[in-house]
Parts: sequence; C-alpha cells; structure tokens
Amino acid sequence: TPAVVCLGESMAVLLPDPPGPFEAVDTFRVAFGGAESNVACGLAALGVTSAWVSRVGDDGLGRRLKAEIAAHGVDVSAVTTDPLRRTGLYLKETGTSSSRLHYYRAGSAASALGREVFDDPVFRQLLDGARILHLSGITPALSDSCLDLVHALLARRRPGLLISFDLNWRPALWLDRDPAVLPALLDAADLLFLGADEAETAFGTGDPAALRRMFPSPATIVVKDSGHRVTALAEDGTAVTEPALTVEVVEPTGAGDAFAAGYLAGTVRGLDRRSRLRLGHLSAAAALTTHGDHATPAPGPVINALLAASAADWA
Ligand code: KDG
Repeated sequence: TPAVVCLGESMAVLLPDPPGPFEAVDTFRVAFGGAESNVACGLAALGVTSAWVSRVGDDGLGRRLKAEIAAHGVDVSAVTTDPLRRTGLYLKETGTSSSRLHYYRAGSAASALGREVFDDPVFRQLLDGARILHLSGITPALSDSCLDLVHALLARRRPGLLISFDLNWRPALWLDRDPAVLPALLDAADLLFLGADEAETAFGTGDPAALRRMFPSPATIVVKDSGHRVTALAEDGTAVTEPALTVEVVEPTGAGDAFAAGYLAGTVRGLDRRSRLRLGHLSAAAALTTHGDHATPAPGPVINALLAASAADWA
C-alpha cells in the first residue's frame, strides 16, 4: 500500500494560452491542480508511493482529472464520484506580474466529502497501510462536512501514523467561514508546513520561533520565509535552516506543494532534517520553473549529489 495518503479537493485548471490577462485571452489550456494531489504527484515523481483521496463529479473533467493524476503514478482507488455535484474548477490568470487564482468550486463534488469516507473499506485499507497522512488548511475551509472530516481524521488516527498539515492559507475560501477553527487543527498535526507570509496574514506572525510557541504540539514545524530560506524547528527548539536554490521563476503556483512532497519523500526515506529540506527545495525548484502546478524533478543521481553537497556548494 502507498506510503503517503493525501486527501483534499483537486480541480480542473484553465490556463490562458498564451499567458495573458483575461480581458485579452481567447484560448485556455486544460490542466489540473489541487494542493494535496500536487503533493501526491510530487511524491510519485520522487519515487515514493502515494495515494490521493477525494471526490469528483460524474463529468468529463472529473474523469480526466482522476486519470491524469493516476497517470502520474498516484493511487486513485479511493477517489469517489458524486452523481449530483460537479468537479470544481479554477482559472489561473498568468502572464501578469503575479498569478491569480479564480475559483469556481462552491458546492463542488469534493466539498461534499465528509466523515462517511471512513465507511469506504478501500479508504480504510489505504489509511491503515500508510506511514503519513497529508492534509491542508484548504479542506476545512470547503464546507462543514469537510471540516468535520478533518476533525475525524485527526481524532481517529492510529498510533504511528504521522499527520502532515500544510496551512495553505486561502483567504477567499474563509470569507464566509470562521478561520478560528484552524489553529487547533494545525496544532494536532505531527508535521506542520507554514509559509511565513501566509502565517503572518493568518496568525499575525511569520517568525519561526513565535510560530513554534503558537503551535507547541507538532514534533516538527517547517517555516518557509520570504527570503526563500526554510527552517525546520523541532519540539526541543533546535532549528535547521536551509536556503533555496536560485532558479528563474516562471510561475510559482504549486511550489509549496512540491516543497512538501520533497520534505515528505525525505521523511519516508529516513533522511536527516537538512536533507529533507534540500529535497524539498529541489522538488520546489522544478515546480517554479514551469507554468503548470508540477514538474519533473532532476534525475536521481543529480539529486543525490546535491543532497550530499557541502553548504558552500549547495547555496
Ligand atoms: O498550492 C496550489 C494550489 O493552490 C492550487 O493547485 C489550487 O488547491 C488549490 C487551491 O485550493 O488553491
């Protein structure tokens, strides 16, 4: 069974082709995205077995999304189809100075997910066999039933299952919901990923030490700062910081997910904290240099050489 189970909504993505503002665009290219399936695809690209769990609509985009994620080598056996609700959609406005995401996902098939996923024997088997369950702060923002599902996943976890949680702060999704539910969910994780900028917006601070005090329970907190350094802080306060590689950024969406995939792949492989951070950066560098949400990381021998590089050769 897959080592890592990632649960959350994925959507079809429409990208202006060629890139440009919507006022001027004539044609869109269809792709797919979704934070947790991005992580699952990133893991598979690094040779770590993964599953993605969600619900899609009984429509062409849902079937295509599921097939494309499966084609990345991700187990999609626990993805269900909703007979009534549609697959969510987002439009990515690229070609301007920064990308903007426009969601068409309210009432989507995935927003109807709830704790009844535990009734599915296929899901239970995946969860029983997994080493890591990866979640994000997007899911509790989708609906009451999705929030309830996240509560259930945290409360019913089996001993030994590591719960990874990426804040993935999406203000647009929290406009008519109460984000005060988030801190307790994050603090119930074992491994927490936070962008300093998004933590600043959501919780008033992006400072790694302050965030460590705010979230005392996770064994590890990983804070990505705006200078592209990432710090992993353990429960005892010890910290390891690793700078990102310098790359020419084409489009940033999905880089955080790729980072999480690299860090989790390093965790599954039993690497030390610095190497986990480096694998995160290597995976993110691939996503930063393409228009899509994910990309193919460097070949294994290149990755292994960089993991073993001295600090001077790395940065
Ligand atoms: O992290 C990338 C995601 O933001 C993108 O794939 C869409 O999942 C998505 C979301 O909800 O924003």
